[in-house]
Amino acid sequence: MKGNLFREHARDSFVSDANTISSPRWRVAEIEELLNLPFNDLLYRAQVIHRQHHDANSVQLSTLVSVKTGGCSEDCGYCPQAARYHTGVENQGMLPLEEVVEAAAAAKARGASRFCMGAAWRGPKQRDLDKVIQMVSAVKALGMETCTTLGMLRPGQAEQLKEAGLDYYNHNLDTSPEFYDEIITTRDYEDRLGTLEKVRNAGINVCCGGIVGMGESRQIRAGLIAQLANLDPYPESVPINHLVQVEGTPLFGTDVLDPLEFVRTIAAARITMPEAMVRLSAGRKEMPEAVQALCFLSGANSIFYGDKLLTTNNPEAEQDKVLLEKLGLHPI
Ligand code: SAM
Ligand code: DTB
Ligand code: SF4
Repeated sequence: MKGNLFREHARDSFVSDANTISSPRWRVAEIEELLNLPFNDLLYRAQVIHRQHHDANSVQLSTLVSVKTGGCSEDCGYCPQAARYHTGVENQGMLPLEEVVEAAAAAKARGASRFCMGAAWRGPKQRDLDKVIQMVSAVKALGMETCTTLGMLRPGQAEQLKEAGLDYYNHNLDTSPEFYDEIITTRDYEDRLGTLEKVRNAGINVCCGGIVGMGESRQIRAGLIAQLANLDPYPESVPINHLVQVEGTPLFGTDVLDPLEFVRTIAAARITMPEAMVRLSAGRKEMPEAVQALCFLSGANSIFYGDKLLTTNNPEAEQDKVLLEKLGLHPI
C-alpha cells in the first residue's frame, strides 16, 4: 500500500534554517499525489493511519476567547481584526483577568480540555505579555490545558510563557510560501518560522496550521501541508481553518472552495503528520454536518468548541454536543 506516495529522503526548497532537517521529509509533489488520489483511496489511507495512532472515536475540545480584539496593525487579507479593513469588528482592549478566568471555568464545565487565548497583535509588548502571563497561570490553575496566540514573539518571551504554565502556542503558517505574499505583506514567512522556533526551543507544544479556501490551488494546499509536515518535529497540533469570509476583508467574495477539497486537505494532514492532533478549525458554522463527519473520517480529531471563535461565530455548543453524540464521538 505504501507505493511511491510514502516519504522519501528529499525535500522542497523552502525550509529555513529555523527548521533544520534531520529525518525523512515530504516533497510537495508527493503531497499533491496524495491530494490527487481517488477520494475513497485517500480517505482509506488517512483512516488507516488515524486508527494506528489515535482512538478513532475521540475528539479533543478547545475553547477560544479573544482577550484583545481588533485594531491590529497587520494586513492579513482574511482577517476581520486588521485595523485597515472596515469589517464592523469593535475594538476591545485587554479583557480583565476575572472575565478570562470566568470564561475558562465555563468552558471547562461544558467539557473543553484546552482554553486558547487570542490577541489581535503583531506581537505582544512586555506589559501586554505580563497580563497574558497572569491569565495563563490562572487558567492553568483551573486544571485546563493552556494555549495562546499572540503573534510574533521576541527573544525571551516564549520562555516567560512557558514559566507561567503555557502548554501550546498557536502560530499559523497560513498558506504555502509561494502564495503567502498575496495574502500578507506586513510579516514574512521567515518571521513565522522564527517564532515557531522560539516556541519549540522554549519547550512549549507547537500549534501550527493554515487556512484553505483563499482562492489557492491544490498545489498550494500541498505546499502548506509540506511546510507543516517538514517542521522538525512536526507540530503537536495542526489547525486546518476554512476561510470565514468577512465583509470588508480583501478575501471577501473569493470563490467558495469545493467542500471535498477541504476534506482532502484534512486527510493529507493526517497522513503526513500521524501523531498530531488535526483540528477541524474555523469554518464549521458554514459547513454541513455531513462534511464535518467526512473530516472526522479523514482524521480530524479536535475542534473549537463554544459559540464563538475570536470574532466570528462557531456552532452553538449544544448543537455540537448533538453532532458528537450522533457520530458516537467522545470528548477527550
Ligand atoms: N494575531 C495573532 C496572529 O496573527 O498570529 C493571533 C490571532 S490570529 C486571528 C490567528 C489565526 O486565525 C490566523 O493566523 C489565521 O490562521 C486564523 N484566522 C484569522 N481570520 C480568519 C478567517 N477569517 N478565517 C479563517 N481563519 C482565520
Ligand atoms: C486557528 O488556527 N484558528 C483560530 C485560532 N487558531 C486562534 C482562529 C480562527 C479565527 C476565525 C476568525 C475570527 O473569529 O475572527
Ligand atoms: Fe492581526 Fe493576527 Fe488578524 Fe493578522 S491574523 S490581522 S496579525 S489579528
